[in-house]
Amino acid sequence: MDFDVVTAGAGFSGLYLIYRLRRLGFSVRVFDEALDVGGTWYWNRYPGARCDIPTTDYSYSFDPELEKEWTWSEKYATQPEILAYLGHVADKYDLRRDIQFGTKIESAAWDEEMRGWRLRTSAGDEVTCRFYVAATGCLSLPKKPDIEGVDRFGGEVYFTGRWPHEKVDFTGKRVAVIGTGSSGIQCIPLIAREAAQLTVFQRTPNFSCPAWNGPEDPERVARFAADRDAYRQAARWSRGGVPIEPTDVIGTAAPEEVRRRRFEEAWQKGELFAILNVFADQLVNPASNELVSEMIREKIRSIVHDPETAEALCPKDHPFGTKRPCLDTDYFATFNLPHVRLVDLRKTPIKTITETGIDTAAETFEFDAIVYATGFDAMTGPLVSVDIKGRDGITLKDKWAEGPATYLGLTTTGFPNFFMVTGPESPSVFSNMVVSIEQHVDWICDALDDMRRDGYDTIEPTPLAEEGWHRHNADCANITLHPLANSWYMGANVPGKPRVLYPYIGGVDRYRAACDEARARGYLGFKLTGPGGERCNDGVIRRLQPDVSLVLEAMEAMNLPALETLSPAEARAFMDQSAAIRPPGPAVGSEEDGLVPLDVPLEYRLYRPESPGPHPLVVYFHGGGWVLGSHVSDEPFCRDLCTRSDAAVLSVNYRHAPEWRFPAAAEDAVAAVRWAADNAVELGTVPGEVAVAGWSAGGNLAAVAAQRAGVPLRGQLLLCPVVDCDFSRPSYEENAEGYVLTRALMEWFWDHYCDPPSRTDPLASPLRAASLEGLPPAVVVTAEFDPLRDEGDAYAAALAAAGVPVTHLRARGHTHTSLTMVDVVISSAPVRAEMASALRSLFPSLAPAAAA
Ligand code: NA7
Repeated sequence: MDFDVVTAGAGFSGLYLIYRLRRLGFSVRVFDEALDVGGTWYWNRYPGARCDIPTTDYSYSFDPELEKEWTWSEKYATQPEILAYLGHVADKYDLRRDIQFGTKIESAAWDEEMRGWRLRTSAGDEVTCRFYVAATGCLSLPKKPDIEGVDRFGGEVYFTGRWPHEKVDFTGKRVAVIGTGSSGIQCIPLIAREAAQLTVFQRTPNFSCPAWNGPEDPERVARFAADRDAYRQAARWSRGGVPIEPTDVIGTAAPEEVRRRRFEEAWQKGELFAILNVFADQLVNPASNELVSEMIREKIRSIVHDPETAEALCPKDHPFGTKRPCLDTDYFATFNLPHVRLVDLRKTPIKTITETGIDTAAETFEFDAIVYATGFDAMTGPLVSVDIKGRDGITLKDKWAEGPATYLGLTTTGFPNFFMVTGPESPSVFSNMVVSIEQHVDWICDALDDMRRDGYDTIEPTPLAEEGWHRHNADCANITLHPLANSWYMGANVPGKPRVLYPYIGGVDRYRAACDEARARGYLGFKLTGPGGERCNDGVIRRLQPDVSLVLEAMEAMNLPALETLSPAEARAFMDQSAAIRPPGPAVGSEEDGLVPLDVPLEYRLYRPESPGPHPLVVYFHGGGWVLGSHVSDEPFCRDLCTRSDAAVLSVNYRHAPEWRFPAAAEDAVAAVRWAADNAVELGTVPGEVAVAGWSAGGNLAAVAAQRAGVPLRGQLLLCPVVDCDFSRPSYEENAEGYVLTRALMEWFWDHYCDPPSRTDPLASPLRAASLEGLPPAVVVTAEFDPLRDEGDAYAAALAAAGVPVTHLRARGHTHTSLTMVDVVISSAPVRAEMASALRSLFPSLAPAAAA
């Protein structure tokens, strides 16, 4: 084989790869179509091109000596300065001797026999290598402008992503710029300085904030100088690759003056990660996002004099941050100049480019030059534009026809020994690229080194690992507002491109932890083969829903006491404190309190939907292990259930253990359901349309009531119910610790509630009932990381076997408690929506609406 490693691309990634591989003693060859190093910074030479991550951060960290000898002249360096930096890096480490410029890799094919790659270059050579690394960047393939007549124009034509090397002079010319992404927003103010007339064709207005460029931020420089190692470490373990303290201010909950202050500070700071960090929830909560969006619009309106132009420049069709936000210098003010005009293509779309200019639906324009700032086929474009054939001749393009599937954004099944630097499903464009590039190059080089040491020469992810990572990406994406936007993050700028969130939104820190963990666990999810044999530690690296992990981590950091170490009184006080600080849940139509008139009366709260009644009635029992809680302790969940199901929810208290041991709670539940069924009309609900519901121990009581109440019920909703006293099922073993409801806590609950001999009584363990035939239709929800999962599954199966109609929802990646954490665990909302819809379909008065 000619080389150990061949790489496409001589930008930040390719250069660092050469540096690292050489030091490890691997032979390497880099090919690049450009005539020198630089990658993105070689091609994007348009006026105003600069990075929009502070340059202190947007630089290599691998060699402190390099940092010492290079000083950036500005907070945001220009393209020529960054290109000079990369040239300096190439010189310092003598990297150019391993690069073949002016040469593109046109095809790559995996050769199974050779256990390596055969590459063909644009120079017509064949090159072979063991490992092929695509270091081609995320935004390197300009998108062909999908506009009629692009080839007709007879004047000067420029593409921001392929700008000429010689100075372009627009003095005295009539210039058109099409596109208002980062490139357009950066070049428009500078072109306006030269051009006689500048017309900007805008399809979608973009959020942009002032960069306040100038000397480097002294605070940042001082922090860096004080402890560069700590600074770099903080960047590596930050959310976006720039050290910044993530806020915990919730936008919708913050007072107006706090909102304003945080926004103004971020605006004045002129940094993307500051303006993306005004509120903790701005990328997941539409209302919080709108607060930031509107404050930016106010700024735009205050800068742009002409109200109509100002309004046209205000983005309204996507939440802030879901399209790449920009940093600018005088962008909005440029539209106050008399020779600059904005054409809103939403009102008057381009009909065609002509020989002399542009025709819109309303006007004919004549130009001397047209600048296309129309963007890129991002992320996957540069990868699939090379004809890469993996095992069995399958091309990457075909494999990814429905969207990219990768393991860790680094590798993909069927393509052994193929690595991507900052590939799709890695943080890449959501991060400071240089930090992500170094991390990927380090991971790849470490892997190659480990393999060589252990006698392996091929590495490939497993289908299970890839599927798991792909799903985790989607889980992360789905809790954000990103899917709402037609962005290039979502592939929406290229006609026909699959619509998924291409980069990983889970954060640089969490991502790094996942990559490190895969390696530390013996290359979890990879198959390694070689003369030394084969090794495969198969598995999925992230199985919890991302927001469930966040909550668990936050709880761990708080060092909370284990409930089972407290007395019931202490545990109750602790639960009350926790309840006081949680979000309240959605507003419902009305709430009334009352008493179920039993010997020991039971308090209730009745939640009614906003819609006109009468509604069906759901009698609900709260969770808390028969020991904790009350009729209002699951309030956010009850409100959510009421709103989503359009049924009235009667949350009834019951007598708690240890003061009242078994069967007090069960008897209360049975009696309460009978009372509610008998009093449906008095409660203002539809007679004959009563169901029971409950969570956890409340699910136990609901199941018991469904068996024993002896009144006609429309259904039973059992959320993570306790249905058996047997602790020997695997879920008790797998989830014994770490997911809030522990095995020890369940033991504590049972001990308080019920003596061991009575626990097998079906009144305590409804799974043990002699027969389940004839019970009302059931909606059973079980959570993957719940000790009670298997007994819930068993109950759903037993009900179905007894002929009871069952909807069984298995909540993937959830815990016993996460499904009830309304407005905290966002990923639980779709499960609750499904649950509520299954429930409402059981009520005849609601079923037609459910079907609609
Ligand atoms: P972007 O951000 O993709 O911007 C491209 C712009 O061009 C955007 O405003 C597009 O409008 C517009 N566009 C694209 N096609 C057309 C057609 N056919 N007609 C009119 N307008 C069009 O690319 P950039 O080069 O600015 O920035 C890329 C990244 O580089 C940037 O985010 C940084 O990470 C660095 P649309 O929004 O699609 O309606």
